[in-house]
Amino acid sequence: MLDAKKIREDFPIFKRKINGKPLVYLNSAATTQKPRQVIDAILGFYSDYHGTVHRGPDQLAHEATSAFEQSRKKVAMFVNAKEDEIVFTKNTSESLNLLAYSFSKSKLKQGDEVLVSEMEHHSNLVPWQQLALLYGFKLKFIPINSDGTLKMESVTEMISKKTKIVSITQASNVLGTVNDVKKIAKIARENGCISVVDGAQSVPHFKVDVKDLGCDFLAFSGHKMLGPTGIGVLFGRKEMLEGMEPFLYGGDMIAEVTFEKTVFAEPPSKFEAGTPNGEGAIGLGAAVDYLNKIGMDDVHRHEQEISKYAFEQLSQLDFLKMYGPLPEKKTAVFAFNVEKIHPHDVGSILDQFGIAIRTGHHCAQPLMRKMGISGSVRASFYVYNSKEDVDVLVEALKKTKSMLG
Ligand code: 7TS
Repeated sequence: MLDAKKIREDFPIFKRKINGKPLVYLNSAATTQKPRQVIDAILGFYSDYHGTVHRGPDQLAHEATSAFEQSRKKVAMFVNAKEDEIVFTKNTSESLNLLAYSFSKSKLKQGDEVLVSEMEHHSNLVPWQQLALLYGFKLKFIPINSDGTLKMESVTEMISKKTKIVSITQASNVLGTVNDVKKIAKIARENGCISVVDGAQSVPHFKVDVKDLGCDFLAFSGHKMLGPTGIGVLFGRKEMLEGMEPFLYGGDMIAEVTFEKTVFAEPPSKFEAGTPNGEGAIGLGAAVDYLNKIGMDDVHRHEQEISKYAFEQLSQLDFLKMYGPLPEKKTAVFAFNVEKIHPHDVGSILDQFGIAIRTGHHCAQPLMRKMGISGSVRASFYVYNSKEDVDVLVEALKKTKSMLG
């Protein structure tokens, strides 16, 4: 069983006081804190073997390249993919942009349709929407039910011969809703469509196996799973990546260049133009090691337990309006509003108690509009959180209500 108190000892940031109080970090859905093991891996890269990745015959370049590629292997194993199916990007946003641009250039025509859901983060909405304007394909939205779950029957109803891509988040960053993307990928496959899974809020929190899901693509971010910022991942099935147009052009993504034309390299290099983020990949490799050491089943179990407890405790506050499904259908992400108090004001008061949460529209404005609100407070939990953090939050919310409400 996961021991959150012991885990916290690995995270130097928890030594900090915020406004004189111990830090209660409840914003891991935005970005997670980093364990010493990840920080040390990055320090080690710069202090001991820093060199250019893929670009030098020297010993340092060789060591840096080998560590970079070792991290690719770790990430591949983490989601049960092959090494050459893992493309390193900047973050989930870049992974999804890569797909949207590449398919717009080569596959999507006027009259084609792309399906996303109403609960998408802007990263899985704006790229498709903007490229639809340029290329003339149509973007359609699978609706959600009033409890914040996806209307699964609409997936089958809305998919047609015109549909080319179905791109859905596995877990909502606002509601926490976990979607049955395995079923969606199956429906997509049966209808000859490409399936894309936004794994930004799922891969860090429970075991995600691309073979089991049967999806064509999976996008996620290193910084949401204890790794550094600036490194993201796009898994793509090999046959898919091979047939795709590159997104960015430049160094290291080519096999041969003449003044007239370019033959591209094989994937994943084809999608990794420019000097890559060695520090990011190596840090992410260390984060994967760290999560593997805990075990993703234990990570999941721990979060489910906190989630159940948080739901019970927050439900008792009659001045709170909570959004999203019951704990068993979601990750440990809680969006709520405090009656008569603006979310930003709630956030500022909670900060006085040392609590870090997110407020606002959470980069999901269409979802907010659908729910009839302009924003909310959001508390999200991870491996270093405990039930005591829930208690601190509940007490602080009571005080916030009595101070402002
Ligand atoms: N998809 C989902 C479901 C997300 O939650 C996020 C980030 C992204 C994509 C984009 O990830 P990025 O690493 O490219 O930024 N979500 C949040 C959030 O909820 N608060 O801050 C970032």
